[in-house]
Amino acid sequence: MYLCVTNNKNITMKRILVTGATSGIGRATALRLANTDTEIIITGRRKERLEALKAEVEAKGAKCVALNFDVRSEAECIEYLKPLGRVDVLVNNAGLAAGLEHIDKGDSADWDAMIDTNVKGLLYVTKIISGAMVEAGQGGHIINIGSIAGTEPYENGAVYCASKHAVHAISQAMRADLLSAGIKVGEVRPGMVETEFSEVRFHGDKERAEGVYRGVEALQGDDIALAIEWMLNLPAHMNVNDIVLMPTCQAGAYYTYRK
Ligand code: NDP
Ligand code: 8X3
Repeated sequence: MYLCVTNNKNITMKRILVTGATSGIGRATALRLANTDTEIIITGRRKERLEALKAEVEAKGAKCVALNFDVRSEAECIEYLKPLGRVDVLVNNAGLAAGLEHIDKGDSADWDAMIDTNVKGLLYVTKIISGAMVEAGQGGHIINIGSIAGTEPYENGAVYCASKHAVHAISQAMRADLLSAGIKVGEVRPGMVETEFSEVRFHGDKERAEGVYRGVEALQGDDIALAIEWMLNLPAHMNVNDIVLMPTCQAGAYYTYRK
């Protein structure tokens, strides 16, 4: 792995923080990046899952630190992340969609959950981690998980789409903010990935969630992890600003071909 720092120094252990690693894309990323040269720091609210993943990551020869907290709380972000100091890589993945309905039927608790997690949580984490990167003066790499919803707003998805539009804007602006510190900022914007995303969106309704992936070959979490790994492995002078990934059966937020 090239290492994602601008000065190309040989650092023996790469420290990689993945938020929202108890499921889906975050879990797959933690596992894909785990090897004898990495320390993987995983976060999430479900403690048992974190502990189980820690064992899997360690079985691949990596060091692992499991941090059990809620990114919606700035106080918890500070308590758990400040002591880490500098990490080489941050993957800002924790996020969710809650609900799928017209704006007049929307539930404000769902809106709060999406904005507090996808936007404010990402900001809290980024402030702490980018701050440590800037202070250490060794560069770094931050990858935000956006979405095709970040440029293609769709019916019934106003607030989720708005939250991912925010991630898209934040990614572009923070790339400029962190430019002089040699910190790479990239965004991965997936289409349909088969994870717990839809089950969470439909508040635990598994049957409805399964319907989202019926008749299609959706992307899997590890497909996104593969792209993240590729981005991290590029030479120090190369950065992927933004990458859109979709299953072959999908052409955009409004076009999916189902068999
Ligand atoms: P999952 O539901 O499978 O995973 C979401 C992860 O985020 C879980 O580990 C969850 O952990 C964590 N998380 C959610 N809320 C919080 C919180 N308040 N504090 C800490 N961790 C939290 O979904 P995906 O893997 O699909 O989603 C990952 C990211 O990918 C999200 O940002 C999503 O918007 C984005 N995305 C997903 C797509 C898809 O089709 N699946 C497409 C485009 C983007 P826990 O519940 O344990 O806290
Ligand atoms: C997840 C993809 O199209 O369900 O961000 O919003 S979509």
